[in-house]
Amino acid sequence: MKPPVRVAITGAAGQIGYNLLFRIAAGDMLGNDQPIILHLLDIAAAQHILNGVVMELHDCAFPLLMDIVTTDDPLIAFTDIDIAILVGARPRAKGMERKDLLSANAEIFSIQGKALNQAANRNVKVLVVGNPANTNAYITLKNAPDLPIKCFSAMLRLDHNRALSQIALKLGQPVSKIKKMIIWGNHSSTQFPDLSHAEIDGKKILSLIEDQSWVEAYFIPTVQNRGTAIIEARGSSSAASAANAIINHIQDWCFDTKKDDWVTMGIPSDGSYDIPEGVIYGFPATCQAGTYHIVQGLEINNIAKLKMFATYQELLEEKNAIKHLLPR
Ligand code: NAX
Repeated sequence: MKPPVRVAITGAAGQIGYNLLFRIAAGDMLGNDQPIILHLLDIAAAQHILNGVVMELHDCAFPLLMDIVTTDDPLIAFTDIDIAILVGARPRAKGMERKDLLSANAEIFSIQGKALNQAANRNVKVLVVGNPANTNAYITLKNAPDLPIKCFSAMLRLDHNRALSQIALKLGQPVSKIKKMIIWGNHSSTQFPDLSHAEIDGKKILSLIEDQSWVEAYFIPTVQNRGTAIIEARGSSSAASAANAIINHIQDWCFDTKKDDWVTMGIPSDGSYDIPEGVIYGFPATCQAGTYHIVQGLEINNIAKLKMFATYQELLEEKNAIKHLLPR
């Protein structure tokens, strides 16, 4: 039997947690021969709910689930962990301004970054999901200077999956055939879902869409605003699809992306595609041997460049709003 992998999940008592924990424990993320120890973090006020979730996890009698740690202390939650999925975040309360939300989350992710720095395995994979995900991931990595920068990523996979599905529906083709989708930038409505490199059966998808105005008028805004549309329809935000995207993201990171394809990951900018260093930005990425790489050499036209820069600017504004909270 393989040694167990320790997976920490924050915000474990929340609705994404409820859609995620059971799938991880069942082996959907790391395979059905990989034992798992879950480290579940939530705030003190949510421990009662978390206990109920743990009761249900026990009641599933998952053969792969070796142990469960529950706590409201990030240091305990992150001790010796191999994977951290940071879902818990402060939601926007009534009357709260955007900068207040950014500051509240900066505080949470500063504490968690420091705890990861102190207690996690040195090759931990950290995926930040809680919003604003890109900026929260940046705060986390800035507070964990002893961990390699490539330990960190933010989730844009849900946006990527939404884009794949819209194209599959438009072309009446299976989603598995759509390749090379990109969501550039921020996990927000400024993101740029870019179809110009996407392919099906080796053909450019743009060449198969007869009505080109559909891309600007329907595809891009539908993907950008899908989160809001789900809230309007369901009365609460995406949970099952978010949990599924988390599993996809970690799976690709741990076990490699498919040949001749890539995925979108929020990763530290390194100057690629003229996006300056210092933000976590959605890039096309491949993963090999547990490490991600930004896909290089894609041709970018001037209109795309403007859209890529606009979403970068939003990230810069977010960073500027919390920069007084960042370590020097
Ligand atoms: P819920 O409000 O259902 O759950 C959040 C949980 O986090 C709660 O149990 C809460 O007690 C806990 N929490 C709050 N502060 C914490 C802290 N300091 N430490 C540990 N736990 C803490 O929200 P849910 O629907 O599960 O969504 C969680 C986050 O994911 C939100 O920020 C949401 O905006 C974000 N999302 C991000 C997505 C992405 O693609 N990056 C998509 C889905 C989702 O909207």
